[in-house]
Amino acid sequence: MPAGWTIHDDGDGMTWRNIYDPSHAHSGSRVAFVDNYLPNQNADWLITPQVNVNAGDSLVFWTRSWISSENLKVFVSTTGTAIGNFSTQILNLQELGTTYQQFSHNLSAYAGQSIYIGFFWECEEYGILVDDVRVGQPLVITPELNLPESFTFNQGESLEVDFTPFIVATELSNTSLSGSQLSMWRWQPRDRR
Ligand SMILES: [Ca+2]
Ligand SMILES: [Ca+2]
Repeated sequence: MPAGWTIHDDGDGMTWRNIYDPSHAHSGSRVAFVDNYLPNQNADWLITPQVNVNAGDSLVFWTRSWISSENLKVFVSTTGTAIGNFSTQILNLQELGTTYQQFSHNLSAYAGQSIYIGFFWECEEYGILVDDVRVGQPLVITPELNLPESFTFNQGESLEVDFTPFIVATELSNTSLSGSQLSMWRWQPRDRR
């Protein structure tokens, strides 16, 4: 695990670990993984470093099962990294499949506090993956438009313009732009203590 992360094994010796597996990572080549060969007999914790929460911050992460489907619960601790410190459940994800899904949770309730986030997995079938865990807030970037001098249309007709071709803002790789939505979200990572 990267520095600052904590794991708790339920005692069978198989627990969360940082594996090299580009084909199963959501980003890059490494991903957090835990597995078990005895279905319904595993309960392991993956705990983030302590994070200072600012107003507007969210937790965002990606997860998928290795095979079949798995469940994942997410808890918050405002005290320490012991299992008993994670008294507040913020997410209860059921029947996660083998396609990565992004989940997020608004952490405003913890603004001004330092917290730990705990991912708790009880084995259903085999294993689960978690990647790209982030706490922070997206920036809203208003793209610049380079519009023509005029649009021509006939009186009495309606005018519909797709502005997409006129967007000249850079850094589009991390943004989503759909339909009439002209604001873009870019993740701004924050320094962790
Ligand atoms: Ca275990
Ligand atoms: Ca990764």
